[in-house]
Amino acid sequence: MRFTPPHGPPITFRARLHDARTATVIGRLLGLALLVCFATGVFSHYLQHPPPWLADRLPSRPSWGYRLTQGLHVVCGTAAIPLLLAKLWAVYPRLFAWPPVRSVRHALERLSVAVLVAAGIFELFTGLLNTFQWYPWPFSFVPAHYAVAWILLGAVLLHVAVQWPTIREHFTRRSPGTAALPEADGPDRRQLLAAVAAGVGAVTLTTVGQSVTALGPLDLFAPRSPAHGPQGLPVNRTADAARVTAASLADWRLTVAGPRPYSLTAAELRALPQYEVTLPIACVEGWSKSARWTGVRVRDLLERAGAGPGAGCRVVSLEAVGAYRVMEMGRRYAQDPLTLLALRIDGEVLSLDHGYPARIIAPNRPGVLQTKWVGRLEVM
Ligand SMILES: Nc1nc2c(c(=O)[nH]1)N[C@H]1C(S)=C(S)[C@@H](COP(=O)(O)O)O[C@H]1N2
Ligand SMILES: [Mo]
Repeated sequence: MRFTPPHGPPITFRARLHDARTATVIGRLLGLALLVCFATGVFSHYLQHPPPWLADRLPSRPSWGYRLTQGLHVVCGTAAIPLLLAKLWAVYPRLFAWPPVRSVRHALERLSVAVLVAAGIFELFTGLLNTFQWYPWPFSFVPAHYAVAWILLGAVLLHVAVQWPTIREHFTRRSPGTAALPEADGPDRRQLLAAVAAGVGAVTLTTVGQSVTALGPLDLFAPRSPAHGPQGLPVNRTADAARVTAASLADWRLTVAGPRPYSLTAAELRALPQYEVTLPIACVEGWSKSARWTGVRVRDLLERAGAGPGAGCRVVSLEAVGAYRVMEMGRRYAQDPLTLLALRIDGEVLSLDHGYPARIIAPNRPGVLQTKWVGRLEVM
């Protein structure tokens, strides 16, 4: 590649490391990682904010479904960081193309690349900081991350369409039109790709333990170890932060609103049939961990309030303010025998930070919807 700026000597990039083949090989991996992030992110968005027609159709199985998609989202997003850096490095000489704008078409093309790069950096950067629960910006993370995801998707699709002839030509080593390639795919490119693979492998292995408990010991860089926290489970929002105190729970009762409303003390709740389920909490901030929960089936509580078999419910926490104070669950979650108002975790009474006296645990749902410090259920 050779560029001749108006002043000074021409810049020549001789290595194959900045050519279209390198950009294609790294770009297709990056594109794949971003597509997985987009699909799993949109999935997560609709689980959290379903339109009315969808709410009762969302499936409560497989129980590990959301843990898988959320794990993929975080793993692919993390792996995309070294891939994006490598891709930018491979194509950066094009920044110096001269003249900077050759035509209207060329200007639009460069503008679309600028949007692509900016949106890509924004998504990976905000997503990474979200796993650290660190929000050093004035906007709110979820809507911004979601909106820019669509911009990024559009920019990726446009980029692939514009670059399609080049991508096709360089997609495989033996593509037509790249006659000299077996030799051109020399040791320098192999070394670069090996270094990129090593970088991706390293960041993945040192963070994947936050989603895959068995790989926890390798967790050097993950913001939290899934085992850290009271009763072997991380805590995102402490009772302190939610201003729920033991004193305020002294005469706690669970209220159930419906055609036949009633309320129960903690002792009455413990006297109802208890069930045990093993379900994960899969947090949107990046960690997942399974636990054994014991408590009363939500569908039994709703039925006792006169709810029919098609009822969903609204859950209200004792927490006074907070984005996750009120949660709704569609029919399939509410009626699933695995969905509990849990009183115990791994055999122990829930600690205050885990939602004492009672919390929701349901299969195939984002952690933000596993409401703690439940005070009220309403039949819907
Ligand atoms: N009332 C209430 N429940 C809540 C939250 C909250 O802020 N308020 N945070 C949720 C989030 S983000 C997650 S991941 C899980 C974490 O559960 P744990 O802190 O018990 O591990 O609880 C959820 N339940
Ligand atoms: Mo969470």
